[in-house]
Amino acid sequence: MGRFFITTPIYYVNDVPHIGHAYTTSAADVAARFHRQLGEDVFFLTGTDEHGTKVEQAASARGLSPKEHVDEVVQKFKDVAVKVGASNDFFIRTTDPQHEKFVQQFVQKCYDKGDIYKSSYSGLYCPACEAYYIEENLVDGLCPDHGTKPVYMEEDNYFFRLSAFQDRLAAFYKSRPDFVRPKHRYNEALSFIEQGLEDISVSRATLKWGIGVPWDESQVIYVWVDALINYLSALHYAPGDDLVARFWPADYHMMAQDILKFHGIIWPALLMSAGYELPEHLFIHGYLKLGGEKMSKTRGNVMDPFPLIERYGADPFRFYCLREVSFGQDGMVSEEGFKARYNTELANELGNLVSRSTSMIGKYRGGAVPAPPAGRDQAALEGTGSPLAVEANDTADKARAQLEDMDLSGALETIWVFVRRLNRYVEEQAPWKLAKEAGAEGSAGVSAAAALDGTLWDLAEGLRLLSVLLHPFIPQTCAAIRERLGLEPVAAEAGAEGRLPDPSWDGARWGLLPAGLTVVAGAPLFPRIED
Ligand code: ME8
Repeated sequence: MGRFFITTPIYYVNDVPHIGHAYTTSAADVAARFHRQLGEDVFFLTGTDEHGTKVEQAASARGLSPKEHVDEVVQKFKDVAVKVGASNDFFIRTTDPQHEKFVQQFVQKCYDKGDIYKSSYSGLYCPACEAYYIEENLVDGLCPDHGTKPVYMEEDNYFFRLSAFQDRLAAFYKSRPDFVRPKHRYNEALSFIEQGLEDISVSRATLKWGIGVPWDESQVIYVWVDALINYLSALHYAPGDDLVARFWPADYHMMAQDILKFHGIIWPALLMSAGYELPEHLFIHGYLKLGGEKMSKTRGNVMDPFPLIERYGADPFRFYCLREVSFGQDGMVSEEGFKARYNTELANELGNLVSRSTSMIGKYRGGAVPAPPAGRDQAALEGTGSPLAVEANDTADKARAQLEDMDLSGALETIWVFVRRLNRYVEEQAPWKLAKEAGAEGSAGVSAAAALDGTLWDLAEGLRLLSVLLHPFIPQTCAAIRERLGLEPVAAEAGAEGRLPDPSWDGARWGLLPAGLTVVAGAPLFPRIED
């Protein structure tokens, strides 16, 4: 059995979550669910990054202690995971005592290896990035990412000998051309390494809110070092057997480009120093942009995912983000765009397909899925009967390959072509005409009735197949579709536990639907949004 370990970044709790966080978590959830559908042993990790200057400042601005602040804000991030329907196996907090202990052991290993030494630092620091900057990397004297003015800092720090890892990192990148995906992000990271790496400060003398340096408790460990180690520490104490042996190295760390350097350079170097294997891949998706700018908490131009999810549900939100934005590239999002796509694709295309198919089975066959005419399916699979069988299997194969390749929006497009194909099929076959003709006397009536049986069975089978293929993207909707087809008990009950079962990808084959299921039409899956 294969295994699959995927992570999201652990989000900063200096402020409340926004749509960008919900996006990464949703995308990672799509991958996690798909790999569970393949029958793999999956571990999906998300969580929060709770130490550092930003959090300390946010807490003091509210008149709270850092711990009081993080305990309150963490709930909002836990909520994001629940609300987007994420099936994460664990939620790590960097204030978990087990994490703190593991981080100390990890950095002690690097220190014992001689990769950490004490020196003094002076320079410009952006608290929002939690990173030092050199003058030439600033834009008009401001942080390129946050547009804020860096502050001058001078202190004795412990440094990590990143420079000593330059050749090993470059060799690693050369040996693993798909370590960072998409390719242009790999090139970016490699060229950064090739430009030359400088040692980095990995402790802070003035900050209190952090994990103590084990050999010098007057300093705390730099928040980024503390944070990166979460991917490994979580496996040491999350519930489950032998998680480290089962899941390390991670298959995918998913994130946006803002934190590529930390994951593509510092993290591998730290792992090399402490003697661990390196992750298989980083996947760098793009930024969701609002009004042309990257949304960020520091900039204050954020789109709150909660009202959208509360009004329309998790599935439309997941669907919108993964359909609107080509996965791996930046893309614009807006509430108007969300509503437009919801109405045209979810309400008019998918929702309508489900309701017309199920109601025709109700109207013409008393709600029981008819058996297709004898021998027809075999013929269809050989390409001589219904064209849907061949197209359906091609769709499933292509979507699988794209999902395996982390082309999430590409897979969704492939599947959507088939949604549209099914709608055209309804028009082509015109079951309402067949139903009229079936009422006629003699052989014409008999063959129209058989054609109607075949068409209705095809539509039910098409929906069943879609409920497997679309499951990673819109799991609640897919459970509802299977329920309407009489394949599964009430979806709402499964949803209440927050974890819908992932139907096996073995079902992604045409021809598996048994006849005789009792179908119910039900209310529209996606009531239109009227302004
Ligand atoms: O960087 N579009 O946390 P963070 C798409 N704690 N994704 C976005 C986004 C946007 N506009 N804005 C944020 C941190 N994201 C560190 C991580 S990991 C060891 C430590 C997503 O709260 C995206 O995944 O600033 C981005 O990389 C991440 O949130 C940054 O989250």
